[in-house]
Amino acid sequence: MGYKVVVVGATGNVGREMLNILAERQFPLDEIAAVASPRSTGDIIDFGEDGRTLKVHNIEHFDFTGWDIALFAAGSGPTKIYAPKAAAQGCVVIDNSSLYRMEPDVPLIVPEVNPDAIDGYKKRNIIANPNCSTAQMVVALKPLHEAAIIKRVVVSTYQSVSGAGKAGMDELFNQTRAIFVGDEPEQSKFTKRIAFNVIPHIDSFLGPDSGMDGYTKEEWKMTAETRKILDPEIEVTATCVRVPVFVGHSEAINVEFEMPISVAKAQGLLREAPGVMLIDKREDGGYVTPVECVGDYATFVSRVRKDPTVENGLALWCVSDNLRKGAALNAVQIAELLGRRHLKKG
Ligand code: 11C
Repeated sequence: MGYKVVVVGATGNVGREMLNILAERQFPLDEIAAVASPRSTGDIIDFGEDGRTLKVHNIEHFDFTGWDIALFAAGSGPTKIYAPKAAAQGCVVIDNSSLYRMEPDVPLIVPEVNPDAIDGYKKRNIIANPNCSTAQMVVALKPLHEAAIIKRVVVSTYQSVSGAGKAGMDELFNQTRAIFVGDEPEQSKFTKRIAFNVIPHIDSFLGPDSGMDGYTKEEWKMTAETRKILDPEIEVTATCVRVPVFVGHSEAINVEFEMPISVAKAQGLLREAPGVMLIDKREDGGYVTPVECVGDYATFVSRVRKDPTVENGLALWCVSDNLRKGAALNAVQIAELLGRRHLKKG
């Protein structure tokens, strides 16, 4: 006996990846439903490699009663309305939006990092999936934190346009084409031109009352979510930057530890760590770039080296598919963990 699973936001970037990953990983399904906004109702979408298709249901009329798990990739607006409804109807919500992440009675889970926290899901019947830039970073930091206790993290991100949805991908494509054919590039999704450019701004700016005046919400998420998932004592300062890459977020991370940790020890730990793939040769091309991580499950770590500017410091480069480990894969891994520990079907 398997699970009855609903994917909400099934026609978006992340929702489609959720369906792909459920099929790829042969998640034990008794039934699968694709649900989206009224705009997509009746659309037919692919599910798996064997030609199976799903008809998209209207979220406004969907009854979650009798369904086991709902993977939400619908954005904060619809999630605020329909996630509590699904949870109240007895369906466990695994939500990819930022809406519930910092609620104290909602677990925020990266299965490789804090699987035990999932046991708190029953309070609300909701489990939160972290922001993509946080998810890959905590996977890489976890084995290092266990070995030498992280005090402080300084991270600069290089985030792909798919983090801003299909509209972000379309804008990069259309601007690039316009520039090549001599047209004026049109701009609507991003605040500056993204083609052949980088933009040091993701999500809205925070004000003085936030305690992080001048930072953006994306940067705040990296701080707050890392503390909730990994350790509330860790200090994190982030600069989040949008780059003209379609899929794959990259991060340059400087870590300061309580205790000494050598490069060789860190590399050894990362080589063995769940979810991590260490590709770290000190030669031309001996590191991973975002185009190479697309479609993969791993969080790739490269360029591990000593940071000599602090007492116990390391610097590293971390890359992952933001639609997979940063969103859809992590959500499916949470569903697998929930199944193993609590629902026990499958
Ligand atoms: C981006 N990280 O790349 C964002 C997308 O809180 O889930 C995901 C936003 C979130 O724009």
